[in-house]
Amino acid sequence: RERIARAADAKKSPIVLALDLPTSKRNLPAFAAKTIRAVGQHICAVKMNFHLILPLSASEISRINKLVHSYGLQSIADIKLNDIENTNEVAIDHLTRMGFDAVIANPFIGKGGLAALVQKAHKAGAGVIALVYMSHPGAKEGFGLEVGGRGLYSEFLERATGAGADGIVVGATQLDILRQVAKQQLPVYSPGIGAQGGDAEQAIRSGADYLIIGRSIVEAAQPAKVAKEIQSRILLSVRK
Ligand code: U5P
Repeated sequence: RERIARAADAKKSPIVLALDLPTSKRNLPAFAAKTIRAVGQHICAVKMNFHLILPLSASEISRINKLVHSYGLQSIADIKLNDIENTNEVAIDHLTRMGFDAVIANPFIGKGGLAALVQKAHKAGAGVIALVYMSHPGAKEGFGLEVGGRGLYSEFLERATGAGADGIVVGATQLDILRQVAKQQLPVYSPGIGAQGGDAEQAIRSGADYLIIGRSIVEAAQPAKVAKEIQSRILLSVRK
């Protein structure tokens, strides 16, 4: 949690780059490295998802993480851990050995499972970011379900806080939820900007601390230009 806050301060950017490369790309490690070099000055972290974690080897991922760190950035593994305790722990072992600084987990596994996962990650020097309300339209069918007179997401928020998680994910497309969770202490990571219809400034104004952005930067003709534009727009709107 502190490491990403320092990186965001140093880079003057709350952007977490979702390094989601299309399957059509040949030589994924080279393209990943090229993208990090291009936008490294405009972001505070890189998030990797199945787009890279499935096709690449552990040593290829480690090399990408070394490059990420050489730019003073943090690295987040987004495979939404959601399994039995033993499996989550093995996943954390592998992911931290590959150099990830944080993992994303799903509080659906329950209080105990989430607490064990956080403990394991913290012991390995890594953080945990918990899903609270996802960005896609169907999120309301899960995270928005009414349970005991309230949305499941508010239970997930309590679980994240209780387990000692380092941050939460709330979609930039869910401005009401962002405003609700903004009152609590955990940093909020917000995906869903651009390609999914969310807006960077609106998300920040509604309570997001970090913006997770993928396709609108990665697939742009000039990724650095787009990242820099978003970074400047946010800096300006925060100053206002
Ligand atoms: N992501 C979401 N929404 C969530 C949680 C995670 O979009 O609620 C992830 C996606 O899997 C993707 C990135 O890796 O964040 C968003 O990419 P994009 O829509 O900016 O391309």
